[in-house]
Amino acid sequence: MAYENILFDVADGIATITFNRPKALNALNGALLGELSQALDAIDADEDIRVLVLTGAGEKSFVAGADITELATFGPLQAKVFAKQGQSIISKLQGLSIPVIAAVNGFALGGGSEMALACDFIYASENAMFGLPEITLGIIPGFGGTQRLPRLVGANIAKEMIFTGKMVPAAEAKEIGLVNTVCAPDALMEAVMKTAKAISFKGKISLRAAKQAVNNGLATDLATGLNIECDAFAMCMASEDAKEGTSAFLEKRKAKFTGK
Ligand code: CO8
Repeated sequence: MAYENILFDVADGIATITFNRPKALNALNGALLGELSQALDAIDADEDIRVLVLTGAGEKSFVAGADITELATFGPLQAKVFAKQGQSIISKLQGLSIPVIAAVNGFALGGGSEMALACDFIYASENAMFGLPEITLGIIPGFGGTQRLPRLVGANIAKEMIFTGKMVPAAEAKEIGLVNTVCAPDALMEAVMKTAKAISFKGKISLRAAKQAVNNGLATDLATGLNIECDAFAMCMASEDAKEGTSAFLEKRKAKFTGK
């Protein structure tokens, strides 16, 4: 499929989706969200893709939020439909079985922060700015920000960000646990790709199990989460990858995982 609002590349088992509306700072409109959804389906169906990286075109922005030009035309009903569409696509992103890394290369505002929050972790450039500025538009976050941000940084910090709409620079985002690593702008993609490559060599079955155990465990209580972990652990032990990983250690060689 030809994409107009995103770029979609795959190399060495690593897929990269680049939000590509630089004139609007990569703001999310309906067309872009539709293309993102299709690209996520294509990734889900491709056994050879092991890691997904999300980033923004240009040097200034990851995603500056929902497209306000489009948003301004919505009544309450259309707004609800658009919020549901965005939430379901962002949940699809979060639910991918492979690891997803956000490479935030500038503004990640509103829907842009919400997109990054649904990734497994975030690397940011020094000039990145995070924020949920919806309150300054007389609205609230609608793509999951009121739910995912407090789960990641705690309710008090999330509420301050949501109530003030303030922008949080990359260094502060790292301090509050929103971002894993901060890089110079021209070093960001190299750092992200290094981590993506390291992950891509791990076993597919254990990566999927680890991701599901963390995500499903976070959505429940500790006792249930520990049971989820036990079941996932047992499932991994039944795989050829577990035999290969443990044998490789004992034979003092590098494991070659096949995803079986
Ligand atoms: N939507 C549409 N266009 C945008 C957006 C946006 N979110 N952000 C920037 N642009 C456009 C600007 O209009 C401008 O276009 P033009 O050159 O044609 O005038 C171009 O991008 C460059 O922007 P600026 O000139 O403003 O660049 P600055 O460097 O001066 O400022 C900022 C950069 C600070 C990022 C500024 O552009 C800004 O504040 N943008 C809006 C950020 C924002 O409020 N985002 C939240 C949007 S709401 C949201 O995301 C809700 C998600 C849930 C939706 C639920 C659905 C119902």
